[in-house]
Amino acid sequence: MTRAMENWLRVENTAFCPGCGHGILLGAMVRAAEELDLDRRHLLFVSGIGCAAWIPSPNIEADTLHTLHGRAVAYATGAKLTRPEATVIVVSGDGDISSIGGNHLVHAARRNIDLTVVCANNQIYGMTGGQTASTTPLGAKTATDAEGSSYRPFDLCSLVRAAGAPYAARWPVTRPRMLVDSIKKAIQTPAFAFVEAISPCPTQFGRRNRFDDLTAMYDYINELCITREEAAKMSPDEVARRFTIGEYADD
Ligand SMILES: Cc1ncc(C[n+]2csc(CCOP(=O)(O)OP(=O)(O)O)c2C)c(N)n1
Ligand SMILES: [Mg+2]
Repeated sequence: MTRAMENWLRVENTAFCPGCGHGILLGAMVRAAEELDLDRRHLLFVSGIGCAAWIPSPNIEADTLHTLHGRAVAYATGAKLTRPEATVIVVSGDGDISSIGGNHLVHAARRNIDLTVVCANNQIYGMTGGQTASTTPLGAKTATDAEGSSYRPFDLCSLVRAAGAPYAARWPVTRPRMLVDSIKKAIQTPAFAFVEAISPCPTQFGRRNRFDDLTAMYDYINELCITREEAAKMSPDEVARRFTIGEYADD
């Protein structure tokens, strides 16, 4: 067990499915907390409902607030207003933060509230059986779209940047070091900061979209995520179907 794990985890095992990326994000969060030596007396993790909402609670050894579906940012805003000196970190799923909770997300970015929001984007409602989310790719099959989703997904980093977030970053969980560094940067940014972790969901997304084994699921995630340099060589249509990874920040 690493020092981060010993210091920051309450549990030895998590309840995530085999191959779920949320556990890797949990590891990145506790490494960031350990490397920043965060003071637990002034630290709060807030989550809503969904598999991703279980990342901080019950796993992280710190104060955690497990709230209503889509409302984590609202609770976090209240906590930050009450205790401005506290570091408040929201951890959410893509459905939680951008479907039911989308309104809270964009307004917190617009108001530039000093929160760190970490989103585990597995492109689906994982916990409730695999329904289409506002992040589900065009054509992807879900429990509610057997023929494939007919809508364009949100680009979450562009969404919060357009709403006013000074810092956003996106990495797949297969690049954990980048993720840790961006989570640290987001926590240290005294403004609204957003980190999107692309997280594979073999159970709900993979099995409906022909990623029959974990290797295929992880290959899909790695192919989906492209650098800005790679994006520059692709057509706008090709880029729109992928995740351009990296940091998006004001100078
Ligand atoms: C008001 C309300 N509506 C719907 C639900 C059902 N619900 C719980 S979690 C969830 C979606 C979770 O998806 P996401 O946030 O992407 O997390 P994941 O499980 O994929 O990590 C839904 C629809 C609920 N608990 N409360
Ligand atoms: Mg999800």
